[in-house]
Amino acid sequence: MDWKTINDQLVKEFEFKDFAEAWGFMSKVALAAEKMDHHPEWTNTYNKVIIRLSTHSEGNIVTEKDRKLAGIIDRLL
Ligand code: H2B
Repeated sequence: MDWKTINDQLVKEFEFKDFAEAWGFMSKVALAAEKMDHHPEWTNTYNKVIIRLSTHSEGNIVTEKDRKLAGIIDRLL
């Protein structure tokens, strides 16, 4: 699945072998997000991570910052 726009958020679900792999991915995303000062909304359930991106400061809409972070996240895989 690619990023989808749902309710003014870019959304993508990632599936890994197990929790350790999912958490490793989340650690990399966290560092990239912190570097950008642009942070995801996300949930993790064992080996699945759902990421939702929107820009709070613009009233929770999808902006270029979200598209940029989405691209960075895809390249972390
Ligand atoms: N992340 C997201 N997704 N949207 C924002 O508007 C945002 C953020 N703003 N991370 C940043 C932090 C802001 O609060 C700080 C003060 O720069």
